[in-house]
Amino acid sequence: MKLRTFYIAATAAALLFVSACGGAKDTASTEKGGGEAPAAAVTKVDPATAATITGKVAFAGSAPKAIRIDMSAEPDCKGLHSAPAQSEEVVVNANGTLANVFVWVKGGLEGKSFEPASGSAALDQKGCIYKPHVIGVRAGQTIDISNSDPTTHNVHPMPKVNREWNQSQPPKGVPLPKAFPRPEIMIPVKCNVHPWMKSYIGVVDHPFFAVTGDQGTFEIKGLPPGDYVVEAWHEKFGVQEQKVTLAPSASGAVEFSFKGE
Ligand SMILES: [Cu+2]
Repeated sequence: MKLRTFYIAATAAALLFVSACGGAKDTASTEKGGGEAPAAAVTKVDPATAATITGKVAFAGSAPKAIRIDMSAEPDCKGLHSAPAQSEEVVVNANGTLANVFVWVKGGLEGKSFEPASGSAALDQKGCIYKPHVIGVRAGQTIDISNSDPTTHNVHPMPKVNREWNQSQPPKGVPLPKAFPRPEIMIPVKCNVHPWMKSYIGVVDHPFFAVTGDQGTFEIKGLPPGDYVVEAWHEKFGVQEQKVTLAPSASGAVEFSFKGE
């Protein structure tokens, strides 16, 4: 008898699931019927003529002194560091470039639509710090948010055009699969437990973006030839734009320079 009850419950749950999915789809198509243009066909970029944007983000002026993060109020976090952790708000590389700059194609792809991302992105909390500090994802792409720490965090993205949420994540908990359906530059993420924890997520409706690392460089591959506006975003120094024209199969160089105080 028990088994039978289980089957009935399972079937009911499955039906509920199917109807919930159907409901969601209906809502989506109703929204589309409200005057929105139909989704554009996926743009195929010919690999024979695909072009690349390369470049670097320079930092002009003297690098600001690294800011130490005071974790003394949270021994569980402090104990995870042998030396004081440093803020990643401004990271000037040894070669005079700037790290954690989000670079993306802001203009030139209007009306085009691209294959969705094939995998998920990742954001970790390690040593009571978000790693990486800046990430880029596709609209709707899953971000697996994990907690590698032996302490509880509370992940709290603060978007303006996507939906805001916050969620506690226990020590070494299962990753939270999250996604932001709408493009948004940038979504700040904080932790409601640890005030110094901050990261930024760039959500883009195409695959042409990059984040600068310890060499301050970026490379955005696979673009159709054309004229583009490239934007570089930094959390403290703001945004800059550059124009670039990409000939078929060519590589166009773009250089940004942010000034310190
Ligand atoms: Cu935290």
